[in-house]
Amino acid sequence: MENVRPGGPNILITGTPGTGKSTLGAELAQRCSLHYINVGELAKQEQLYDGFDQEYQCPVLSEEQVVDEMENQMTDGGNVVDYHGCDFFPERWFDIIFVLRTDNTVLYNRLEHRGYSGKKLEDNVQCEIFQTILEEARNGYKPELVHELPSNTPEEMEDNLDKIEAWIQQWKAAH
Ligand code: DAT
Repeated sequence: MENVRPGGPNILITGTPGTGKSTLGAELAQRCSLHYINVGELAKQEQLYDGFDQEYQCPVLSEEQVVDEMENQMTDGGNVVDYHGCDFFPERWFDIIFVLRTDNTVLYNRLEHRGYSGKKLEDNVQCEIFQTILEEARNGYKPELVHELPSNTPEEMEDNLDKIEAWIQQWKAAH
C-alpha cells in the first residue's frame, strides 16, 4: 500500500560530501515550502551519537536514535532530507531519492576549499570515484526511486532544482 503523507512527498538528497546536498536541499525546501532536515546537523543539535571514531576524530552517528528522532516528521511528510548515506533510513520513508554526482577534480577543489586535507580529502574523493553512495542507494531502494543528478556547475544546480520542483508538482497533482 502506498504511504499517505499529508504534508507532501519525502525527498532524500544524498551523495558524497561536497556534491551540493545542503545547497540544493535548503533551496528546494524554501522554494517548495517543504521542511529541510540536515541529518548531520540534527545529530549535532540533539547529540544523537554513539561513540567516537578515533581514525576520523569525530563522533559516530547513532543511526537508531536518528531514525527515532525523525520518525514522526517523516510520517507527516513534506521533508527534504540531506545526508551522505542512506542505508539506515527505512525504505518506506522516501518517495524519491536523488544522488548528486560531481566530477573528481571539481569535488577535490571544493573539499580542499572546505579545509579537508590528507586522508579525509582522499577518502571522500574516492567515495565519489567508486560511486559508493549511488551503490548504497541502489542496493537499499527500489531502482525506480533512485535518480542520479550531475552537480558540477551553478547551471546544473539550477536545472536540478527545476526538475525536482516539477516532480513535486506532479506528485501533488497525483495525490
Ligand atoms: P554537501 O552538502 O553535499 O556537503 P554543499 O552544498 O555544502 O555540499 O556544497 C559544497 C560547496 O560546493 C559549496 O561551497 C557550494 C558548492 N556547490 C555545490 N553544488 C554546486 C554546483 N552544482 N555548482 C557549483 N558549486 C556548487
